[in-house]
Amino acid sequence: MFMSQCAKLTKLTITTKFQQYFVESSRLLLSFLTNRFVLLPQLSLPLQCNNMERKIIHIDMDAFFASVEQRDNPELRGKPIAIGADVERGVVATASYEARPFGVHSAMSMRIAKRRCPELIVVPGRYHVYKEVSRQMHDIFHEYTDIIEPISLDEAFLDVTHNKPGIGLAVDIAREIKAKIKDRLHLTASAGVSYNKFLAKIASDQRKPDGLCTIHPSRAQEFIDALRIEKFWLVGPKTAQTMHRMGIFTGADLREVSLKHLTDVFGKMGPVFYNFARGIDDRPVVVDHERKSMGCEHTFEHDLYKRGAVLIELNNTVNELVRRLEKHDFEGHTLTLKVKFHDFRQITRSITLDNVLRTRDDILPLAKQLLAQVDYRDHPIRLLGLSVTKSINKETSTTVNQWIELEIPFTEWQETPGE
Ligand code: TTP
Ligand code: MG
Ligand code: MG
Repeated sequence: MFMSQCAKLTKLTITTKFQQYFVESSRLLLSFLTNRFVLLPQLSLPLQCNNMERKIIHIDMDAFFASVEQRDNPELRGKPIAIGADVERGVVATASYEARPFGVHSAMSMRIAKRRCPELIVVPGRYHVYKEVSRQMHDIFHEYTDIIEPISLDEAFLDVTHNKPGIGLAVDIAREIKAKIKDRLHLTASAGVSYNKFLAKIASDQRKPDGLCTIHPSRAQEFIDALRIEKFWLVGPKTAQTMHRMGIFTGADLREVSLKHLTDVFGKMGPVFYNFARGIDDRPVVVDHERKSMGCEHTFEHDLYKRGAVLIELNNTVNELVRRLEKHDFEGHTLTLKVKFHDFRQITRSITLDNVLRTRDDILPLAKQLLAQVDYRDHPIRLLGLSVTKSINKETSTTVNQWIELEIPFTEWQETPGE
C-alpha cells in the first residue's frame, strides 16, 4: 500500500518532469518556427527528483526564551510573561503560552502587549543563558547525527537517514530527543518528521507546544493540498496577500498555477513554491560549523532625523561592533547597515570589500558610506544596526564596493549582553 502510494507520487513527479520537458521543447520549437532568433525568457525549470528516502527531523523549542525564564524562576510559571525591555520602545521577543491568548506575540511593541494583557510580566532577556541551552540541545542532537543545520538558537534540522544508534524510524528518534530535552533541560520542544526540510518544518509547527508530527510520504500530497498558504514556509504576509489576490488559498490552489505564472509573479521563488506545492524540496541539511555574521543594533528612545545625532549613534554602534569582533576574534568582508524607520519599514545596505573588516578604521568610513545612501530626512530612524559577515559569494563576486541587498536573519543579531 505504502509502496503503491510512493509509486504514485513518483509517477506524478515523472509526469511533472515530462510536462516540464514538454514546455522546454515547445519553447525551443516555437523559437525555431518563429525563426526570429529572439531568446524567449528562460525559465529555471525545477528538474529536481523528489527524493522520499531521506529522514529529516525539525526541532523547535516551545516559547523558547519565555520557557527558559519560567524554568529558572518558579514565580513566573503558569503566568503570562513577555521577554524584552520594559521601556517605551521595548519590543516583545517572545511571550509565554499563557500570554498568547491575549494576542501578545513576538515583534509586538511592549506597550501594546501590556495594553492587551494588563497582567503581563515583562522579563528582560538573558541571551547568554539561551545560548547555553542551545548548546545543550545540540549535545543531545549529536547523540543521533552530526548532520545538523541550526536555523536559530531554538531550532535545527537533523538528517537522521543514517543515524548513530541505527534507529529505523525517525519518529522514534524525535521522541527520544524530546524526552531528553525534557529530562535534562526541563524544557519542551516540538518536532516535525518527514522526508524533506519543507515538510519537517511545517510538521513541527502542527501540534505546538510539546508536539510531535510526522508527515509520511504517502500522505504528503494530501497534507499539502489542505494546507493554508500562510502556513507554507517562506510565504510571509506580503506573499500570502499576493497569493490571495491570485485566488491561491491552499496548497491545492497553488498546485493549479503554472510554473511560468509563479515565476512571473514571484521571480526565483516561483519554482520553489511550485515544488513545495508538490512536496518537493531536495535541499540538503547543511552542517554549519562556522559563525557567519556578527552584529549589534539599537532601538532609540526617540526617532532620529538630525544628521549629527544619527552620526553619533552610528559611531556608538561601530564601537560596540568592534568590541564584539575583538572579543570573538571575528572578521568578515561584508558590512551591512540595517535601518528601521519610524513606520517600521526596514532596509539593509551592504558593501563587500576584498580586505577584511575588523577594526574601527576599517569599519567606520564604510558605515558612513552606507548611511549616506539612506534618506532619513523625511523618515526618522527608529533603529540602527551594523553587522560584519563572512564573505558573501566571495568566490563569485570580486567586485569591490558592490551594493547588495541582504536579508539579515534575526538570530544573527542576537548577542550576549555586555559582549
Ligand atoms: P520562535 O521559535 O519563533 O518562537 P518561540 O520559541 O518563542 O515560540 P514557539 O513555541 O511558537 O516556537 O523563536 C525562538 C526565540 O527567538 C524566541 O523565544 C525569542 C526569539 N525571537 C525574538 O527575539 N524575536 C522574534 O521576532 C522572534 C520570532 C523570536
Ligand atoms: Mg520556538
Ligand atoms: Mg524557532
